[in-house]
Order: sequence, then C-alpha cells, then structure tokens
Amino acid sequence: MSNLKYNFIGCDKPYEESDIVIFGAPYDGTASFRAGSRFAPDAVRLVSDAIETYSPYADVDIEEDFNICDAGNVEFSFGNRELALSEINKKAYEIINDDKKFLCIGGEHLVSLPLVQAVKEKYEDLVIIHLDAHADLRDDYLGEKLSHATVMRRVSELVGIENIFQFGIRSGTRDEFNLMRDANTLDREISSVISVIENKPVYLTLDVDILDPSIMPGTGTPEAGGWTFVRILNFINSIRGLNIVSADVVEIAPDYDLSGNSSVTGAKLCREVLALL
Ligand SMILES: [Mn+2]
Repeated sequence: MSNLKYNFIGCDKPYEESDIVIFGAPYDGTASFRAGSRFAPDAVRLVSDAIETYSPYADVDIEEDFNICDAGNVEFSFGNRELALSEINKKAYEIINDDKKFLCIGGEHLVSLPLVQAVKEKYEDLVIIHLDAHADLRDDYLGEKLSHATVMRRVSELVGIENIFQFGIRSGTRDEFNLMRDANTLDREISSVISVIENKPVYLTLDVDILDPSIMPGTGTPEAGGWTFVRILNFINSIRGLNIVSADVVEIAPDYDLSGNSSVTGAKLCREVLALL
C-alpha cells in the first residue's frame, strides 16, 4: 500500500481499531474512452476536507459514530492487468477476513470484479446492487473478456445474474438490454427488490456515471440523461436498512472536470456510502 498524504475526512482510526476500511484501487488500464480514474482516490481524499463528516441525510457522523481507517492505495504495476486485479483482490480479502467492511474508491469499473470475488468468498448468498449508466454486460469487449465494459457479466458468472439488481442503466447493446429484460435485472421497484434481498448480504457497486454529466463531468464515459444528486440520495436512503457488507465507488476521472466539482461530489457520495455501511 502507498504512503498516505491525506486521509479521507474523518477516516483516521488505526486499522486494528477500525470496523470499516476505505482504500483506493487506482487502476484504469482497460478504460475504453477516457482514462484517468487512477487519479480518483487521491483527488477525492484531497477535496474531502470540503465536506462535513456529518451526513444530515443519514444523521450519521462518519468520524464520531464509526471507526474508519483509510488504508491508502493498493500498489501494482500498470502494465500487468492480472497482477493489478490480484493485488486488489488480496487487499479486499484481507479486510473481509478481519471481519471488517470496505469502501474501495476506483479506479475504473473492472476493479469491482476482484472486490466482489473477495466478498463472495465469505458471503455465499451475496447479491449485488449496481448503479451505473452502462450495462457492463458484454461477454467480451473487442475480444477482451476482462474490461470495464464486461465487468458485470463476469460478476454475474460469480453470483448469478438473478442476484444482480441494476439501476440507472441507459446505455448498452441490444444484446445487453435483451439480457437485462430476460433476467429482469433492470430498474425494478425498489420496495419489491428490498423484499427479495432484505435478509441477504449486499454488495453495492456505484459507477458515478449514473449521475448526469452536467453534475458529474469528471468521469471516463459520460452518458447524458442521468440521475440528479437528489435522486441518488433518495435511492441510498431507500436501501438504508439492508445488510450492505462492502461497496465501491468507481469511474471518477477528476481531471476532466476543471472546476474540481466532480471530486467534491464524489467525496460526498463516498461519505453517504460509508454512512450506509
Ligand atoms: Mn458506467
């Protein structure tokens, strides 16, 4: 793990005393359009000072009410995808096996695969809530099986597609949309989803491009027609009672937003996800 220049606001407990661990997985090696999410973990930490540790939506103060450790970033060589994914998996596995939860800041969406693999080892009946603009259900992308465009397909092979619940998707191929319709994964009524999964461990994967590019321009594959921030807050509020065992926030690419707002918005999303854990 890399040395930490700044921790995420309020996440300053030692690892041994922590219940939740935040860490960065700055991998963006398969980004198909604009790379740059490797810079997200540190950019988000740096600006997190601009937000409060208290969430008025959850009535939770992540510093006072939780014991959160910021463990820094997983280090790996960029030229070797398998090695990078295996280092990310190792970190997640270690945290889960120490009976802690994690929030991982990507990185691109492919990092969710080694994260889910680690969590699934411990929680056999794991279900996935997937927030994204993109289906990410291609079987391959230009012949490549391991890509940010195929990540949910690979995840579905781990957990079963019937255990994936997708929201906000507005981009994909006809095959991907047919698959989502056939498996009934997309935009189901949240109350009916909750009744199905309320007794199961849940992993939340949040691709920030679910938000409209007007409020989240700092992302690798922006897709117009997205959610507002209030809508995602309402969604997060609606799943607050679930047993969310770990989560990731991926695809923030800070340098495409010269205003810096995307990093601040990303930090606020991370706080709200921490408050869910
Ligand atoms: Mn996406």
